[in-house]
Amino acid sequence: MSNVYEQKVNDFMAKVIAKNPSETEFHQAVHEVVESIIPYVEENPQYKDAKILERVVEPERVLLFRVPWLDDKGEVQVNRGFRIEMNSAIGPYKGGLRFHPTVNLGILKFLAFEQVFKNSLTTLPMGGGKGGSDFDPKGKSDNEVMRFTQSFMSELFRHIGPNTDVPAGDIGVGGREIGFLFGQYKKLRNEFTGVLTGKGIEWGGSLIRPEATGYGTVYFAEEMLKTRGDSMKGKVCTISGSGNVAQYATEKATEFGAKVVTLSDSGGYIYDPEGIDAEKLAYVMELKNVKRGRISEYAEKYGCEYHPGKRPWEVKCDVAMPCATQNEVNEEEAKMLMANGCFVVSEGANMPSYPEAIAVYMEHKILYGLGKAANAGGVAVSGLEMSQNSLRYGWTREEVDAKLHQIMKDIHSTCVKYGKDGDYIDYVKGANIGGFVKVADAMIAQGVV
Ligand code: NDP
Ligand code: 2IT
Repeated sequence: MSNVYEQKVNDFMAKVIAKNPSETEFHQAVHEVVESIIPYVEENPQYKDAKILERVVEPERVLLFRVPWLDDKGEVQVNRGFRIEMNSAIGPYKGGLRFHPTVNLGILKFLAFEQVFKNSLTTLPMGGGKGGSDFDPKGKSDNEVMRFTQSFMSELFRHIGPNTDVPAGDIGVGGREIGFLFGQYKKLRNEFTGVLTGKGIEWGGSLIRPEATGYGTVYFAEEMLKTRGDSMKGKVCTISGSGNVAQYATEKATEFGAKVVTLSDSGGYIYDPEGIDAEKLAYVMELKNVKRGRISEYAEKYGCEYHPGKRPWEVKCDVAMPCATQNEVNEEEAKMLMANGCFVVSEGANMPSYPEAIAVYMEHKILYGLGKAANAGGVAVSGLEMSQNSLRYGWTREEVDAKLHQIMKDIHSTCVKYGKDGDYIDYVKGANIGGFVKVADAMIAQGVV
């Protein structure tokens, strides 16, 4: 990047940091985007004149509310609820809810900001939003989760709707929580609508939505590999996390002939050199989704290694898929991956790589699919769930999967269109500019609002 652009990025970031102090994850997400966008905006002055960059970093609306609830002992507990309505230029606000003790305003603003560009990349009409709570679902009974969730929705219902803002799941919010949220919304509004996605199949959900993010991340890796005449077949993969995204990335990678050798949770990672096959994956799904146990139990059951307190990036692999959380690959770990021959990183999680790690991937010119492109499959199928709800009709598994696959191919093509630099494809630049253009043009068309 030339010095002139670098100065403009620094000046822009100084203002963002001053206005949003201590929101470090938000600064990180904005920095990555403006680094790609500023040179483009300088060449396309209509965006500069309309102050699009200054406008997209400012949420349209931020909601923050008290969530009181009674635990099983009858004691009052108080959590904080949030919804960031970031941008509605191309559709209703759309994005997940995260329930995790680390949740704060800066984390949700980073996620909402990423969501704007990701949703635009899917080609579907969805704006960007994100929400959640600092509620910790670990160790809570089903009844406690239900009471908390009902209290959360007792405020949120005022602000959302199928044509306004459509939440879904994220960390700590899966089928169980979406069910409780939907039930409470329906009761309060007396309306059965597509106000949430990730719903159960019997009550308005879409087939393939649970699988979509993980499958999409693998489809995206396959597209990247194709540009080098290669495929997932025979590749050794390391995956972090063992939740929704990690589980279905494991399933699809295995189906494509790859061998997944690691999974993790916040306690540590398991290394299974034989590969996590369909039977072992079924065990993980039962362990994580039903028993809500720890991944260390996998190592006990299958007699493989468990590394407490560590992440899987020290294991030799061809393809790494971080599928747990933000900032889970640091510079040293990225170097370790490269030294061990890893040449594909496809991110199922949002912003899992630190900027220093991304710099390492770029320096080694590996195939690096950043989250907002590689994990867009989840929200894409959420968009398809909204379409099916509007039609009052449901598509088959094969139909939804084919649409998901095509969307991931199209996102890849968009990245190539905006990110190709000689022989090298800069997916960061490609995804950021590709996601930006549609939103920016819509904002200009709609005036200064
Ligand atoms: P889940 O709650 O199903 O699983 C999360 C997994 O990540 C668990 O294994 C969890 O371990 C681990 N994890 C969470 N926080 C941390 C942490 N701070 N340190 C280490 N491990 C952690 O969530 P999802 O699978 O849905 O989400 C995973 C990632 O994918 C997130 O970044 C999310 O934003 C992103 N994503 C999700 C989409 C979706 O459709 N669900 C769509 C696109 C992106 P533990 O159980 O120990 O906490
Ligand atoms: O980060 C994400 O894209 C999600 N958690 C899914 C959002 C959605 O609305 O399906």
